[in-house]
Amino acid sequence: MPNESSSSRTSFKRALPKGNILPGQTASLSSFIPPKFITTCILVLCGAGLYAQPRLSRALRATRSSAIAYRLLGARDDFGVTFTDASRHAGFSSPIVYGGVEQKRYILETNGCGVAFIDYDNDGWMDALLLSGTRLEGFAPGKGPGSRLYHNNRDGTFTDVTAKSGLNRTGWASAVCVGDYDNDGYDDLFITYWGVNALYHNNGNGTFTDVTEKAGLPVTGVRWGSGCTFIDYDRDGRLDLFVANYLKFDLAGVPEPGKGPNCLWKGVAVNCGPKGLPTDTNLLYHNNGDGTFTDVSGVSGVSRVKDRYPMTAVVTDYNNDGWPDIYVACDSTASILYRNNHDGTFTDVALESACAYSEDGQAQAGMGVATGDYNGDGYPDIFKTHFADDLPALYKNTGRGFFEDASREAGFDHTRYVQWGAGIVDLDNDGWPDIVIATGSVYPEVEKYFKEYPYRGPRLVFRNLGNGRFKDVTAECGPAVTAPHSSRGCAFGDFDNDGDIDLLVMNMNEPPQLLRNEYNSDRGRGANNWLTLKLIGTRSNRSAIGARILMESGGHKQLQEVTSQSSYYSHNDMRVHFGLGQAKKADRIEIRWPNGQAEMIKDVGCNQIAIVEEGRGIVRSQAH
Ligand SMILES: [Ca+2]
Ligand SMILES: [Ca+2]
Ligand SMILES: [Ca+2]
Ligand SMILES: [Ca+2]
Repeated sequence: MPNESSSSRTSFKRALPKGNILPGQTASLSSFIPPKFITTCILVLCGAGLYAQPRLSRALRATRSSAIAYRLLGARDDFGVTFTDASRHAGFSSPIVYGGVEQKRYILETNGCGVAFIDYDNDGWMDALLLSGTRLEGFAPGKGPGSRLYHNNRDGTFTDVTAKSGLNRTGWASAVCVGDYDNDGYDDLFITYWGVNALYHNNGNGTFTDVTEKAGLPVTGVRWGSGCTFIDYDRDGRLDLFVANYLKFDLAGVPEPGKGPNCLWKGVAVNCGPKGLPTDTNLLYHNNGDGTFTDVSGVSGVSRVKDRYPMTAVVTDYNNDGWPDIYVACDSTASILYRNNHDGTFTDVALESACAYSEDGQAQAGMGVATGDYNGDGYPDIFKTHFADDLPALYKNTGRGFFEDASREAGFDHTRYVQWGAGIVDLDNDGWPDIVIATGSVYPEVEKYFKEYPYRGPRLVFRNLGNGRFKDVTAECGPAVTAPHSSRGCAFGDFDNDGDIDLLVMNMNEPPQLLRNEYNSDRGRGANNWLTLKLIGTRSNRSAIGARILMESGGHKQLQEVTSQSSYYSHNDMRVHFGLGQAKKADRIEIRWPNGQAEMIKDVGCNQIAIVEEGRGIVRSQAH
């Protein structure tokens, strides 16, 4: 998050190489090559260009017309998506405690935490996990708030199963990531904290065991864990673990609000940071296959990246080489793209890949990250959320290992809301994934002076128009979406298995919101079809984290990857959900499993949740 001093932030120019030959080298090279050869080369290249031009525009026209055709298949022109607040009916009535209500003394109280849709008991229905913070003054022993786990009763209600579950830590939780690290068929949990992070093994009977110490993960210290993700970076079929650290936070060493150069926002005294507070480094743990992990942060090159304030971490194979990479949104500093070098090491290539800074080379307050293929070209794009007075980044993957910030051309603009959790999800099942953003300021003190920067904001919904542009349809989505809250984490998933994506939103010091998408509801099913796939790895990691699914229907392509963390510090429904428009089936589904094996499935009928097992295709369909 920026503060007053960062309004005059240093302009970071992108040090993009213009090509493989430096300007100084061009002259010396040309002096060795006969001018006639160069002229011939230029003529050949020009000829190729003239030939390529009409072919290229024909291809573009074809893509566009297929996009328009796909669009027209969508039948209705109104968005048709509204959300209702299903929280009360679900039983989510307890507030999520996170720091002071009217005033935030320290940055520790402001970042909030994530939520998860996780099917911990494998019954095919998404259960809900809500992380929690605490208060500076603390609570009486045994009275402190902690994470809460809710079991989905399949009728819109949930049962609080926290007491039985063994998820009993209290403290300042940040993020959650989910993955079956021991391949026993049950998804396990990792939760980061200011203090000691926790690895919970899912025992498969509704209980979890804190195995942090047994797994060889640190159980002492006061690092501030932020984003985390399970990732099988060496493709041995066992999930490894990446953990980011936000900054080094020591209550004794942080100035009071207003008492330092980084402690004012628009002239109002606010909590200090992150600028001015010491940075930390990130961690990578290799899974040894026996329930223990080895810290490989140094040898992997992960801890070589310094001077950042890392937040949400997402697995994505951005360059489509079959090896999972990690994108980390960083606050007020350059974001990180850890490219997997296939040999157990990573290199940060965010700068040369053009996804470190804004379009004009500014560091942004990167907090949330969504990945997905918004333009249907089969490459994963990145959407990153930022602070008020800034616009989010929509990094369009060019397919050549580079990104272009398409935020402005897509219709995103500066906003007065601080933006956190985000998803690239198809809300109306038309085959073009939409974008949702959770908002909320970090400074409750400011709205007294500036009404235009409220502490509580709406969830923002942007409809994908299928032509590279988005339209703000927030107001059409109903009062549950526009109701003001100071939100942070947000998980996306189909909790009622009716074929549309619902939302679970963390609100600071208020109950969470379960927003039910009414696109497919009792009042009549939406006009568009859908298909949901649950992937089960056999040789690959069982959660299939890192799998890449390319789906084609009616000539329209869509790509999704299975992730372990996304949005803001949160975990989405691991099943991948595709809108099919008016198409009745998916013509081709190409799955690249995390180990690298490809599998093709043809002609899969619409409106079902299909379970896919690695090497065996669709093994069954879940009734819904
Ligand atoms: Ca369940
Ligand atoms: Ca497990
Ligand atoms: Ca591994
Ligand atoms: Ca739903």
